[in-house]
Amino acid sequence: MSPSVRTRRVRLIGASAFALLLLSSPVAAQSAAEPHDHSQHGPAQPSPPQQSPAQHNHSQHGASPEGQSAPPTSAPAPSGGAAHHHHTDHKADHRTEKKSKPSSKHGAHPTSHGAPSRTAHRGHGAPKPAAALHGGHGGTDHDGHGDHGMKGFLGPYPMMREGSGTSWLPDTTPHEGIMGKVGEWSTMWHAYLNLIYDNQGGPRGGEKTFVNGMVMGMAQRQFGDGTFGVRAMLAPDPFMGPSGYPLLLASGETADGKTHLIDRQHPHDLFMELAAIYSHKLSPNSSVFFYAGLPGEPALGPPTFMHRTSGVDNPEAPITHHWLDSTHITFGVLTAGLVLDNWKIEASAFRGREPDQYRFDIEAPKLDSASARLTWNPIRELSMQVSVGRIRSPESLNPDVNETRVTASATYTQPFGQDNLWSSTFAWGRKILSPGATLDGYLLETAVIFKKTYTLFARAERVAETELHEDVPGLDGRILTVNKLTVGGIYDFYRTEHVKFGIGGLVSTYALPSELTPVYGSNPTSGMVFARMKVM
Ligand SMILES: [Cu+2]
Repeated sequence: MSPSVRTRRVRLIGASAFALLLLSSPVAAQSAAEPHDHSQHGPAQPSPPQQSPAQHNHSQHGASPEGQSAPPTSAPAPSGGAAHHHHTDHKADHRTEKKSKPSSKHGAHPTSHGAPSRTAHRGHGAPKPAAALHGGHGGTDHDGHGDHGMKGFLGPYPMMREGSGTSWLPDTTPHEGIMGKVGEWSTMWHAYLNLIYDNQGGPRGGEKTFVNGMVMGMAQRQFGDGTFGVRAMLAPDPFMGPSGYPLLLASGETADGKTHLIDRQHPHDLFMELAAIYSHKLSPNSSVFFYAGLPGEPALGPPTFMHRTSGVDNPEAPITHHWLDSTHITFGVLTAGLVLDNWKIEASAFRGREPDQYRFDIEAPKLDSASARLTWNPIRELSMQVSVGRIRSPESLNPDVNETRVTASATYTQPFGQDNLWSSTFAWGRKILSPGATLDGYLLETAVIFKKTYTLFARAERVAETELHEDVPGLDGRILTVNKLTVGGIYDFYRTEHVKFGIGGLVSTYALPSELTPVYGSNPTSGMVFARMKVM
């Protein structure tokens, strides 16, 4: 067996093991999770179909999904406690609540409802007047909403707001995950895997079949006014090999420590995030938080593409990745921040150097770079951020170049009709290389999901580049602006409560300056077809 065949075989075995692990876990998770104890929800059980103000709405307390839809007299359905929550289904409830509740009551929810609690849902069991109970759940405190008590890691707000690292998404983000309870810990996990055939056109193109995706698990518990949580995110990407996959106009990082990856997307590291988070509630709507990750994501850029509703369904990485969210895997991150109602301000110290080409290891941390980010969620549907980072020696191949990165972005996520969702992100990122050029990147992406089954997505990007043509005689050192447009879709042909399978495809076209026509061909077109498994 030649070395390359052996490597390929090892990768295949690794990838299959990863897939098997994913497939077997939902079953394990469901059987391990504790059944949900409805008796702790106070005297109003079982609840009548029409929810009066005096009635306690189980669907808002982390009850299993049947709590919303079950007929009044039915016993709790044997869901095994693995609650799949459909947050968008509750939108109307929230709106009403928000208007009618004074925010000063929010803080009552997690710990102080008085009654000695038992296991799950402590704080909900008090036989208080129903109206008072209810009052503790309005406004910004939607935590515990269909999620077995898991709340925001960083502050007293719905967990749907949290994206990758310490970033925020709109509160209308559908949160898909399998919930569980282990002792005092609330747990959640979710995953997706794409099996992709990729064909990039033109002389710089190529083709490859590979697997990408991620699996993410988290656990959280309360200590009085404190919330402690841990989170792990893993990627199967390293099994595709160190040179990643063909992706025209993508640049950044290296496969061999000697040359840049050009027109290829680097694989993500096996460990994308291993982080611990502590937050302390200061008032019903404010908190301080601390985040430590090895690896982790510093407070810089929008939520990374695989965590934004507008971006996750497109299986290819954005070519603006290294303008916006490439720091999402950083070996060594410490972040401290403050949440004030719908505002968050935070600062990070982190390692500037990008991950090296060894994608299976954990690299040595360092705190030589810094960033700060201000985030504002003015309404439930919208999240906006501005951030700036000083990144020391990000590229191993150009160690003398430092980078200042400035980003601004807005994500808008709007549920509409029944089970439909529309999400869009606009982002701008500026790389100021010193010494070197100042380069802007723009991204506009959108996804529409009908009936949780049909997804249409599009992504338009524009990047000022120097790396793509650094080896082309005569073009070295020039700044050239390139554009890419991708449209695609997914049809999820099979769906159960926690798993869905879909097939999809996408096509990309480019607008390139005339200088690059000889390099890329006059009209390259690229495409991917893929199968996706999602565990949610
Ligand atoms: Cu990445």
